[in-house]
Amino acid sequence: MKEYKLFIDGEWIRSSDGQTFDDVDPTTLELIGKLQKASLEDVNSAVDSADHAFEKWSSTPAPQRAKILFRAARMLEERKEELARLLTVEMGKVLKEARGDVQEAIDITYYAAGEGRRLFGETTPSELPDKFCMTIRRPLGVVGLITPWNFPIAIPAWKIMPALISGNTLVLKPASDTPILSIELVKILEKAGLPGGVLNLVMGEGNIVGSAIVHHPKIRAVSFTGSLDTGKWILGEAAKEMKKVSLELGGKNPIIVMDDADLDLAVDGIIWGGFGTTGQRCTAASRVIAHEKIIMELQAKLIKRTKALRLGNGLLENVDVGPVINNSQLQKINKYVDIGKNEGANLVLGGKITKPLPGYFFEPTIFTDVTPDMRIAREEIFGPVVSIISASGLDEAIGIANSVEYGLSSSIYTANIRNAFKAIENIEAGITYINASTIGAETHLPFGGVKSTGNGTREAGTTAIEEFTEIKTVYIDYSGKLQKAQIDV
Ligand code: UN1
Repeated sequence: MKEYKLFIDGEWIRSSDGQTFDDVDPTTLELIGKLQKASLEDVNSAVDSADHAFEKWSSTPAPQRAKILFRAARMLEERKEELARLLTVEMGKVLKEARGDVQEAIDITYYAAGEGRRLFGETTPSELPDKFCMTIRRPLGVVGLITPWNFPIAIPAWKIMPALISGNTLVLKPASDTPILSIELVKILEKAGLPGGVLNLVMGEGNIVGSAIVHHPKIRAVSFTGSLDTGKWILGEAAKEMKKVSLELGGKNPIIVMDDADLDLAVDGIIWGGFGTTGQRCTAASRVIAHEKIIMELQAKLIKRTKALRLGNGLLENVDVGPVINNSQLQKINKYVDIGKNEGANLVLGGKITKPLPGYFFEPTIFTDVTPDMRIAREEIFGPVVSIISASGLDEAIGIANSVEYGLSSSIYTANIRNAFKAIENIEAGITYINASTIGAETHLPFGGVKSTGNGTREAGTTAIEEFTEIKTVYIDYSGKLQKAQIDV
């Protein structure tokens, strides 16, 4: 049995109290490995080692830091196929999506490495003579990163790489369901020359390891992607110590389909956004808001295409939909289907746990006659369940789109440029796609949401550097005399 260790101060070590937990393949339910479960003492050592490494790492010139990231990006590229296969085994998503997950990690690593020669500040004229004004970026210090299981390498990478290039030192806690890809990523960075202590990895329970990260006085900032409930808790706890927090939480992402849309294209987008990754993306298309004139035709096309999706082992190239991550997610999805039926929605496809293999499979599921007040239209299910809602026109459709507490991704299918621009202006979301699905954000653009999806942070792109740096404003007076701003002008 393979054993996976914690990485603290440049060493792969066992947990101080000898505890372990299991990593299970959600497709076959086979045991993949034994994972060391960090104790409080381990988290404290990880934070101390990051704290100790900070001075040297933060004073290493950013273009030198970047060299390590460029090397890591090349190693990720060389190992893409192998890592993607490992990812499918550990997480269940189908191989072509697992390759995308690894590619996203490669992309953000190159992008962040490039920032080593940018990390731009600003200069602007002073209101006084012989005085120079500028801003520079400084790292935050020791940062805690807490990552989810649905993008086992992309999300750790899109936090780690910008945080490292900015000069921070890190304590990473990957999700307990999928830590192996984070371990591989850390090993790659270690091989690429990252000094010991700069990046530490601890695994274990959220309420012990995650909580210790959030509460540790030496941790200056926490970056978290996961559920709304956990995000709210982290924000509340971190506020007590004035820590910087960035949150990337849930979504209930709509696809609006107008009466002038290319319906076949819209169906492609609904299937990809609703059932890709078995619906387990925070950007998943879980609501379709269809114009009443085309709703019947759209539903018929969608049902026909969804019926043809093949469930099974994601390692096989002809499989479209893999399992969900674990039994508690499976039961949660099942519970939501019951809720939908009890609320009076019309279950037209799927709706059941299924067993093509021993793992956690759920049939791709479609509800029609859904109304915006139903729980299945408002709450994040995080599974292969699409709810179809009717709207009489664009204004009503946008109103429905905005009637939930989340605001991450959104989409409209229309051939009318006015409809498209009205959607861009008025949908409350961090991302709007025109004639494309709700998933597939690229790493060089800002990623994040409004309302309960987050606390204003945008990850990836140049905004990733904002997440992991503080701005310092610098005034240099070379007049040789006392000059008073606002007074001597
Ligand atoms: C997530 O589901 O947490 O845009 C992130 C997308 C991916 C990232 C999803 N690039 O769907």
